[in-house]
Amino acid sequence: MSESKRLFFAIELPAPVQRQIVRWRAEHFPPEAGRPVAAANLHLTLAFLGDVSADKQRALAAMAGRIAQPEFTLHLDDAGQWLRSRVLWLGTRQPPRGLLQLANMLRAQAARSGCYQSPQPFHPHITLLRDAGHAVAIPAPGFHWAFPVNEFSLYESAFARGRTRYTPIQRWTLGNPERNSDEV
Ligand code: 2AM
Repeated sequence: MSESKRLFFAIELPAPVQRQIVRWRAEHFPPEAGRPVAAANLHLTLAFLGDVSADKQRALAAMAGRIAQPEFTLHLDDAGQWLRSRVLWLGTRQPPRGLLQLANMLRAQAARSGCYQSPQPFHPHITLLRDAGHAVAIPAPGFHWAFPVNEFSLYESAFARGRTRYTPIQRWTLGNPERNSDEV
């Protein structure tokens, strides 16, 4: 029996955007607002898979490789807080159709493969702070990062030495149905 891994599909952030967001976060949220997500862990989840066996991972990867979705531009221009899940997030006021279609497809494939999918509607977001259980002031509108999204990734979530680390382990290019996946 092979071991299972905790996996999810997500969009990576370009390094310069990641750096700008981390700087903005440090300028706008005091340390007591919550626990900052490590810069390298910032991502936008498309579909959470949970603990997945090697066989199921292969099946999910094969299905992901058949997705033919166009590229899109992501505008990060919204922020908010979910007190119940104690999360401060960055998001988009107008999710591009390509993003919603990609997430819907991955979530449907995951559900068909037996990965539980939350009945909550997909709300694209990048978690910036965890343990944010008290209401914090959200910066006034005006912040805005935009970048083209031309790939999506399968991430592994691993806990070691007291830290959770999210690592992309496979990537697929958008906009080209003939492509193969890149092992990272
Ligand atoms: P979150 O940032 O809003 O907590 C890895 O845990 C990623 O999968 C995170 O982006 C997390 O979203 C998301 N996720 C979605 N559903 C999850 C679940 N049931 N358990 C853990 N993470 C989940």
